Amino acid sequence: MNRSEALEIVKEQLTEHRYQHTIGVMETALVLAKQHGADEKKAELSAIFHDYAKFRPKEEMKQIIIQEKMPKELLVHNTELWHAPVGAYLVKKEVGITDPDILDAIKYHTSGRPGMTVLEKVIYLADYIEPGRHFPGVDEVRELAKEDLDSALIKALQNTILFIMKKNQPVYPDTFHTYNDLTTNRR
Ligand code: DGI
Ligand code: FE
Ligand code: FE
Ligand code: FE
Repeated sequence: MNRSEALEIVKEQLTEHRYQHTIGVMETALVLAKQHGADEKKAELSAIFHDYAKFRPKEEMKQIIIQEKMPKELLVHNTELWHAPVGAYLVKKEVGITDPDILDAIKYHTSGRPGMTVLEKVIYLADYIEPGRHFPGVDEVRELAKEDLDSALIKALQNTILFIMKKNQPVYPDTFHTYNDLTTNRR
């Protein structure tokens, strides 16, 4: 599937704002993939489809999480976490993408996971730093991403965890596990 076919498919699933975000993630993911040695074609398709399920009804996503035996833990956490694993499922089922690397990059783009591949890191970070993002700390992560993916990811996860905790919300275990994995396995 080429870029314009993919964009045409995803555009129908998204608002104009979210589509522009997706374009930003795609462009950023291509730069990061080149810099850090991820497969550029896979990075492009993962980025285009990463928020595919963002606007599905909560009830539909909940049923998919249950039927497909995804972690039950998801159901007690912020519903914002659901579109990542549900997106990977729907992109396979509805769009016909079967590449497990792409599907995992979509699946883990919100929480991360321990042992992330370079492609998964690229998509997670591109989502965080694309040019349309404006929040405290984003410029620092943009700078770090030019040098070292892991340092950038650690900072992005720290910011995310602190942001969630300041709102007195529970932190999804994979988010913590990703942070711990990156901070304990460093050379
Ligand atoms: O879909 P996007 O907005 O482009 O970005 P995303 O997929 O990274 O989703 C970000 C949302 O998910 C944001 O509202 C924060 C939330 N989130 C991410 N990790 C966690 C989380 N919320 C909770 N409660 N716990 C998490 O660990
Ligand atoms: Fe997302
Ligand atoms: Fe994200
Ligand atoms: Fe996104």
